[in-house]
Amino acid sequence: MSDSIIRVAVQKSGRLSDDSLKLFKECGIKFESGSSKLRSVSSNFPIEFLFLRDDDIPGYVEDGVADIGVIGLNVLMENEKQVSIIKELGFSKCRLSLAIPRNETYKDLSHFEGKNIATSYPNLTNKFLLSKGVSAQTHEISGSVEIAPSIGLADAICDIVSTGGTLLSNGLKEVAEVFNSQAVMISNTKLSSDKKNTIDKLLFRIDSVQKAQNAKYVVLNVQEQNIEKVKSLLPGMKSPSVVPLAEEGWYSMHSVISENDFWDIIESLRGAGAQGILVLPIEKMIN
Ligand code: PRT
Ligand code: ZN
Repeated sequence: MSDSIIRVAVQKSGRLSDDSLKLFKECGIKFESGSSKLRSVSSNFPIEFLFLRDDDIPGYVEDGVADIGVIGLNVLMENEKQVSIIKELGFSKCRLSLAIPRNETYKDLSHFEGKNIATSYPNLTNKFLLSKGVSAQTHEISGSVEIAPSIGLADAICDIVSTGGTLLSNGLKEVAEVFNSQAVMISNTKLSSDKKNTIDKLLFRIDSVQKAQNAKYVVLNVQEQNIEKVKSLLPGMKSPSVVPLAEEGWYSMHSVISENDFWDIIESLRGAGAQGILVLPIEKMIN
């Protein structure tokens, strides 16, 4: 194995898997990922994949069995392994929240004083309550946390929430957010410079993919007298390109706009005389 080949640990099957694999594929990295595969070597980038349970990933990266890994920040912070966070990946977003039976009234965190809280995240929960001056007991369970109050195991829970559907269907309500999570890329803290080089190349590709995800390419037609007005609405990467059309007095303008401002900008563009507006996805964006 060449010194520059890196090993990445990704979740074999679960809520992180699809987006993790998609990210590497969007970076142009080719590899096989069938459900029975435990490892796979890329044919066009110096990287080997290990497919694992998510809970094992931080430990493997800490020990150097894997050089980097993709993991939920919630799992990483709960277990406090010695690894570096090298990239926020923006997917598998969720929050760790305190929830109580729906029919109980809730005023503030003092509600939890002396209460028994079921959770798979005792460290994060205890740290949060301690920082708020609340003293409560956590009861660690590894799954089906949401049924704990209804079977009399606990007064409340602290669990991962995404849409809130699970809490709702178990007669619970979310009352306080403890921790905000997303998928992150982690790395071992003692990497050779050859491996660091490979990781830098990977991070550069990830950056380009992420930038493109937040941007749209806009093409529109505009009459000469409206160019300046339209230009002021289009930030672009540097400034918009303006190309004359075959019809005298008309121009085509090309630019890049942020996904977040998308609808606002499109409305103002129409108001400023832009016509035939085309909006296209961008695959990669390299500054
Ligand atoms: O088998 P393996 O050990 O690898 O996976 P796992 O079962 O331990 O984890 P998995 O695949 O369920 O989740 C992996 C990571 O995805 C978590 O560590 C989080 O970082 C992230 N994530 C994002 C979530 C959710 N959304 C999520 N909704 N993890 C869990 N949930 C569960 C939650 O525990 C609760 O049961 O979904 C339910 C709540 O969802 P809503 O939509 O009803 O609110
Ligand atoms: Zn797990």
